[in-house]
This record gives sequence, C-alpha cells and structure tokens, in this order.
Amino acid sequence: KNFGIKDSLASLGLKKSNAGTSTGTRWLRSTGAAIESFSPVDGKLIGTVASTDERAYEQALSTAHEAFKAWRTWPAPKRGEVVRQIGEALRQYKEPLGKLVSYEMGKSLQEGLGEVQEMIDICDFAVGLSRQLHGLTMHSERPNHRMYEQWHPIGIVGIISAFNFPVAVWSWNSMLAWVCGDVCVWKPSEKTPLCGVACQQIVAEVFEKNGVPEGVSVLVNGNYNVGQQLAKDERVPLVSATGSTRMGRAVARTVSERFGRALLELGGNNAIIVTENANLDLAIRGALFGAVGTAGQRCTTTRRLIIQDSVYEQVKERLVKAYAQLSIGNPLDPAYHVGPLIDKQAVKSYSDALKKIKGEGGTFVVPGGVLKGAAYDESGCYVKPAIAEVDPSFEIVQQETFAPILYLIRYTTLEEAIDIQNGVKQGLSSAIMTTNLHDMERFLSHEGSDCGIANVNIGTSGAEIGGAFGGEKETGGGRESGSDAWRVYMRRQTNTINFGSTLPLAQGIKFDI
Ligand code: UN1
Repeated sequence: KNFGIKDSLASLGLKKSNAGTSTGTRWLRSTGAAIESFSPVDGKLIGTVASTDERAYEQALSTAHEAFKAWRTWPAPKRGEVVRQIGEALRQYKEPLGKLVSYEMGKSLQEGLGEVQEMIDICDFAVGLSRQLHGLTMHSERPNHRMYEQWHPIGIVGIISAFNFPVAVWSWNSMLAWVCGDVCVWKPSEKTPLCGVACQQIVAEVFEKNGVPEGVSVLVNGNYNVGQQLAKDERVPLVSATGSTRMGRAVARTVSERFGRALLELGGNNAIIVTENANLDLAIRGALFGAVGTAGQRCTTTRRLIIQDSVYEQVKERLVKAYAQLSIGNPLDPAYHVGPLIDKQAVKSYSDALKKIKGEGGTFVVPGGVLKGAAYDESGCYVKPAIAEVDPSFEIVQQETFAPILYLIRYTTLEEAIDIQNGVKQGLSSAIMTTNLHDMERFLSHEGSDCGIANVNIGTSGAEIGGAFGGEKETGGGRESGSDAWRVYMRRQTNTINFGSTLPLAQGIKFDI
C-alpha cells in the first residue's frame, strides 16, 4: 500500500528534483548540493531539493529587502485578508500536506493532519490580529501634549525550523510576521525540505492572486551554514530559531553580536508530577500521549514522570500495561500508534541513551530496542518506546534525548517534586496531575514550576495556538504563536506630540534665554 503518497506529492507540485530557493512565484537557480529527503517510514528517496548557494542567497535576500518597502505600506487588515486566503488554501490542501508531513517526518497521519490544523488555526488567529496590533496611549506630564506608542513592522524575519514540526512552526512565525508587515525568509530543516517546498507553493499561489510583491515569502535551503548566514545578515533584524540548544546558542551568539533579535525555541525536558490524589486515568493517558506521541520527538514531549510514593507502584504497573498495547509501524496506517524516528542518527542517539541509562544504574520497566523485521528494516528507524526508573541526578536525565524514553522518579513531598521538576537546565513545559487545590495552586505559583508552560490535569504536549508558546532557561526564552507574541515581530515607537504654542520641558526643567 502506498497510502496515496504519489497523488499527494503531485497535488503539492513536488517533483523528484526540486529547486530550493524561491522568492514567491520565482524559483531561483542555484548550484548548491542537492539535499536528499529519505522517508523514515520506508527508507525510500522521496525527492531532492537544491541547497541555496551564495548567489541565490544574495538574490533572495535583496528581493526580500525590496519587498519589505512595499509590503509595509499595505494596511494591516489587507495583509490579514491575504493570510485569510492562505488559511483557505491550507484547508484545501490539508489532506495531501498532512500526508507529506507524515511521510517525510514520520509522525502519525492523525498528527500530520493535526499539524496542518495548527497552521489553519494560526491563520485565523492572525487575521483577527491584523485589526488588533494595539499600542498604548499615555498621559503626558506636560500641558497640551499627547503621548502614545505605535508598533511598526520590523523588516525581514529569518525563520529556522526543525524537522519535528516541519510546517506548523514556520506558520506560527510567518502568519504573524506577515500581518505585522514583515517579510519572511524561511530555512526549513534539511531533514524535511520537501515540506518547505510544498508550503512555499501554496503561499505563492495565494500571493500571486493578490498581487503580493515577490520577496514577501522567501524559501532558502541548506544546512547550518545557511542558518548562520541568516544569523549574520544585518538585513535580518529578527531570527526565529527552533531546534537544539546547541544550535540556539550558536544563533544567539551570532545574532547578538550585531544587536539583532533572536526568538529561540530550544530543548525541553518536560515533567509531569503525579500527586497522591491524582485522577490516575487522566495521569496515565496524559503521560502516554506525552511520552510516545510523535515518537518522543516533540519539544514538549513528556520525558520525566515524578510520582508520589503512595501511588508510584500503581502508576508504574498501569503504564507498563498501556505500553504493552502500543503498536508501532507505518504512521500512515491508522492501525499504528507510533511511527519511526526521523533518521538513523536519531536511532543511534536513542540507543546510546539506553546504554547510558543502564550504565548510570537505571532499571528498565519497559525495555527499549531497535525493531527488526520486514516492516522495519527498510528504513531502520523504528524503535520501542521505553520506560526506565532513574535517579533525577543521573547525567542522562539532564539531557533531552529526542526519542520515546520516559523516566520514572519517586518523590515524597510536593516541595521535593517541584525541586526535581525545576532541577534541569531546560524550562519549556510542565504539568501536575492532582485533585488537590492547594497542590495545584502551589505548582502554578511563583514558588512552583519555572517553565513557560504549566498545566493542570493535562499533559505537557499538545499546546493550543492561542497561548504564547515557549520556555525559560536553556529553552531560550522566546514566545511565539498566540497571546501577545506578535510584539517580537514589530518595533515599538514612542511618540510625543505638542499641540500647544509653548515648549515646556519634561521634568520641569527651565531653559530660558
Ligand atoms: C515542538 O515540538 O516544536 O505543544 C512544538 C505541542 C505542539 C507544538 C510542539 N502544539 O506539542
């Protein structure tokens, strides 16, 4: 069965070999190396995408630079109308795009479609936002003066996205940036370049219909060198980067060197605290989806389960039973819960982590391992979700291993649980499962979770687009998507206007001649 992949690729305009640099409807020639995209589902080559060479990069960036001058003059609600149409186009392409995400990245089709739904949702959000880019007004201390602030477009937004959400993360950035009046240059992950080409085609169609200038949506492709090029480029005032802490550190250094702005969405090491009075049905469901969904490759994946002594054994037992029912296989087939890891390198990190857990003294309650057999060997990327009992001080527990490995940790008092939860370098998502009001409020208070996201009676993953998404500490501090995350895509200007006929100075200063 090929699950209609061929048709999906064709309807998205994808070919065997694709150009990788585009300013909208125009695809630029580049002599850059071809990036080969192999599916982790069956190991087959889906297609190639040409990397952006020096010349194509220059051409693309100067087109974006010019496009900004025109795009910023479009009224924001008119830009919103274009984004509304992108949302319509995404509804139309939801099926093939969701399939491509599933096939190129390896997440289940349900999650692939869910990711496209997140794109549609952020379009709707951005359309409303296009009429709500509000600033404040202030009362001046001087007579006959008015003071207010405006939010202006900032310019070119560089977007570096990761393989695990190959289309949604780009849309959270670009849809907001576009209604804000910015232009976008996107470098997708070199592990999922076809998703980038497909999105660019969809947007180009809408842009062309609306007479949007070339350069408002730019696609570049390549490895970290192209990312560094964006980070270095003084024409790019904001670089939004999603990925590993290592990558984020490099981008942050380069961008701050030239006083640019970096929006960083980096690693997570997310935990759920299960208290003694938790509804365990919710706890098990939340932990299960959080730990094995997307094969443990979300930055919000549940990696640590911090369980109160009195319910520890029960939670462990129920989890073991639930894991026994998981089926692992082709993510396009609805019969399976868990698909493959992204590539063999990820399988190696997974296997190395299992070894380290053992080496440090962890015990496996659900042993992992690389799956072998006809259905798995084609790609070699299918692994078993694992559960290990560990001590929170283990070195491996401090790290984000991008794979389905869940750590069980025991606690006695809530204070201790919160210390364990906060005791890692990452600060993205967190949750508490409890029916106790005091525990819940403590967890959400200033003494509680130190993460950007803190949930009660739901898991750590699957955040809605309406909230600000991001985290503290090594997660990078950035916020994107909902709430007032739009502000990072704009520059604030404070304006003071004198409508009187004298010139009083602020702070009561006298300066008379
Ligand atoms: C990511 O893993 O990079 O909250 C983003 C979630 C999704 C987004 C995850 N809405 O799991």
